[in-house]
Amino acid sequence: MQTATADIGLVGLAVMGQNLALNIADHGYTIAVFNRNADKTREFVEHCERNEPSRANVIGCAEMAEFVRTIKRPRKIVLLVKAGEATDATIENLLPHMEAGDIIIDGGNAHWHDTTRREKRLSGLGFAFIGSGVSGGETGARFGPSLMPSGTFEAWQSLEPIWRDIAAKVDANTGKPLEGAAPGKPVSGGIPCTAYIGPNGAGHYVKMVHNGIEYIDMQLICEAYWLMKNLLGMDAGEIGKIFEKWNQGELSSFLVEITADILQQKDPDSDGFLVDKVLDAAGQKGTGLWTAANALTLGIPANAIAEAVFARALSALKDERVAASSLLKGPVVKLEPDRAVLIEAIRNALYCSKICAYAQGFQLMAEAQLEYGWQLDFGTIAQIWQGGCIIRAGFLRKITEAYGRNPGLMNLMLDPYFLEAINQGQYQWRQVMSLAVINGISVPAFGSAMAYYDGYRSSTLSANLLQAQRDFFGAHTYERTDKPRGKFFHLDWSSSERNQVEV
Ligand code: 2AM
Repeated sequence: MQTATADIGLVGLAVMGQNLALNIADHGYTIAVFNRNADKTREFVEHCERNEPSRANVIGCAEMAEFVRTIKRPRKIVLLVKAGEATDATIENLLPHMEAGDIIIDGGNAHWHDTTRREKRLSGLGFAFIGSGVSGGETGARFGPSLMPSGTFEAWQSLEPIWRDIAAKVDANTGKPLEGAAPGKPVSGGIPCTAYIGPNGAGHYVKMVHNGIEYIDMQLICEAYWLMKNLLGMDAGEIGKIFEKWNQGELSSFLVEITADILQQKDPDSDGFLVDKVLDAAGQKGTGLWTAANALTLGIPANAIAEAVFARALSALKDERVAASSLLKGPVVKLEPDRAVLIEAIRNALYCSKICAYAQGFQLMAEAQLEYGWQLDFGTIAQIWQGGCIIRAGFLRKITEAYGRNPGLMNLMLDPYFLEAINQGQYQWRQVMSLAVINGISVPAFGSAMAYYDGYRSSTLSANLLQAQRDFFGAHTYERTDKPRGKFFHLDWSSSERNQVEV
């Protein structure tokens, strides 16, 4: 009979599963591992035996019953299998071997609706279920991801020590990620990039919004690059140097850092830069789409986030765009700009658009918590994203500070720090937008963010006419600016008298 020696178990030994298992083992926990295809388990254990300092902490199990028996009770079993049906199938296979109080932790890219459904079902059977967003790709999984767990608080308390140990860490004073972890040598100290997010699907929801923000963050950077290339005729290497400089200031982030690196990469196959040879047709896996779709469902204007998804869709129409490029006319770029001034204006446009995009992401989460019954701590969420994940940036510390100043902040743009930044930068942002429009350069996310900014700061909008139109053809009624809110009127547009009635 197998004795229970493992502190935790993990199912699913694809790249993310292997790396997370090694991260857990590196922190001194004994981990049992299992994969549907047992060859993968054997290969992984062999790899550990040959290469990994923490090899003694990894126990490979070929059978699921043996795997479950190997884990100390209450069992903690992490799933890193394909999202969707594979997760359900794995849970069903595990259940007959588990005992009341055991905890399943889904670290996959689940849709949060699925997590809510699974949590409800499993808690009804006496088990606990945690859905944990895991961000940071394979390197993050191995040396410190950003972890967004949700479920019952008791189950979280049981998992918390391990999750805090394996999460990315940021310096308590600077907020900068602590780096330098190596196999068998995790970093010590620092603030862990994980915290309890809330009940049921809250963690996977927050992970989804993280990914939506990641989409827009990337798109905005691409548009800044595109403007420098097309308005200023700069080559990729020169633009890379600018991003390198920007990475020293308020735009400092993982994405800006890798952009500087990517742009300066020479093409291994020919002269010139690699990026100029990469096909401009973007793919997507769905989490940006989920965020945009949820924003539409909740009626929250996360238009820049949605625009980033559409921008990928437009890019993917490569053949159509090539055909249209010789038919649909646009202006010829004609500029003699002051290069340094325009580059600084583009930096401002990027920063202002980024503030809008994050404001949208946080506004979406603020609505979601009301709709789905969560109490999200936005300062903590921004703190969890400071290390480990793709959107990690100094900027997120400013967001944590903003919610520290005012936990009930209505919109990120209204925090004094961001207000000042956007009020100062908006003029240059507009100059950049005008140049882009006049010269026919497509910068949809910059434009979308600006539409949000100008709409949000307008005490009046054109929706007065819209409401009148709706009343005209559908008797949808309207409120009046000179009457208390909540009083509705209808005008009899079809009659010659055109009488107005209160309804
Ligand atoms: P496999 O190696 O046996 O295919 C990512 O695809 C991970 O999810 C892999 O570990 C894979 O196991 C696992 N996986 C995919 N579909 C699965 C299923 N239906 N049941 C269990 N595990 C599955």
